[in-house]
Amino acid sequence: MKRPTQVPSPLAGEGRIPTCPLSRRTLLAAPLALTACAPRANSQPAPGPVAPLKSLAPFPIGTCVQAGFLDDPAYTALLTEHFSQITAEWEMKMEYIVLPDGTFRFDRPDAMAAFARARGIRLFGHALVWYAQTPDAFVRLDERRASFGQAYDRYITAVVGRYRGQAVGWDVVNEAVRDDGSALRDHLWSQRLGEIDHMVRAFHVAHAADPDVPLFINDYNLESNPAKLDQYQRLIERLLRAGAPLTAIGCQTHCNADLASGALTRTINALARFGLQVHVSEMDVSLVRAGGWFVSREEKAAAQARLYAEAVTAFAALPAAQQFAFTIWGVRDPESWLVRENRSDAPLLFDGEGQPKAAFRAVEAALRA
Ligand code: 9MR
Repeated sequence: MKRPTQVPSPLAGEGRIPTCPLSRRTLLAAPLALTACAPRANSQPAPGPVAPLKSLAPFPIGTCVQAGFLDDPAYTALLTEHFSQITAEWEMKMEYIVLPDGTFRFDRPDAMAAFARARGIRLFGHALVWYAQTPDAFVRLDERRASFGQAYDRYITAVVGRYRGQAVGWDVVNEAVRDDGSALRDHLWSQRLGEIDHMVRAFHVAHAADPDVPLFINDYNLESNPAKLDQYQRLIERLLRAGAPLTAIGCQTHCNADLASGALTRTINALARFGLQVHVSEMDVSLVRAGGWFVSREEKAAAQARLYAEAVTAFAALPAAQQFAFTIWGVRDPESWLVRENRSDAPLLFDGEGQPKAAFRAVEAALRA
């Protein structure tokens, strides 16, 4: 399965180099050295009571879940204490729902929806059309264009319709922009139904299936790659001009601890200029993918905490009507997709014991501010 890879951030820090002791190696990486020398957040969480994040935020605080996690009482207790919205991490995608014979299964999506209903948690739908997921049942329909389009519509209608009245939003099109930002991606859906047309169609079909639900486009590396952010904004304009009922914008916010200060704020503000609702939809901050100019892992953890705080602060500054939700892509570190890729990463707010990290305290402080 294709996963996002982070490009080195071209968004260099601005302003003068601070007067802290810098090694030659750090000086060579001067723009990025700002992160290393900025006032330090303590990477160890401060002691004291932990406030439920959802009680501090005027907007929903989300996380992603897998159906299997819901059997773990320690996990569900932590989730329920802090989060007011869930996104299925993968079991509401085609990879789970579409069986080889083209029929659909909803047992796990339904279990997550029932969990959310029982706990008074919002359910966010993710993701209907994704270049990375092209089930064989669809590929086989290649030669018969009419039936391909009908199957596409049937899938979107079935999934959105099933959670009508419960889902508070849907990622209709996920990751449409190429990694280098040069163009839109080319894949089964665009080849069979048209580069823009497959997206416009998906938005219309989703809208027909649940006319009241906010419909999102969603993408990643927008804060680290200005060309990708530009292309994403152009795509949103094209979709709106084409009459697609796109009503909200997702900014995944998978970032690395070396992201320059200010990049998250600029990106969130740029996306808010459309006047639509904004979802920070999948935030995590990788330590191991960050560059080598950090002197220690503690510095990386402090930079991680600052980035979480920056994103929360920028999001909280948006007009209230545009604050859809702020979602972190997982609860405890060991459950993160990044940790499954590299066991030494620690991208989330809670450690494996469910203890709050410095990143949690930074989010807590940013929400209180
Ligand atoms: O975290 C998700 C991982 O568990 C799944 O295996 C993978 C494929 O379904 O998707 C991951 O989530 C991705 C999300 O759906 C879209 N943006 C990037 C996320 C991380 O790869």
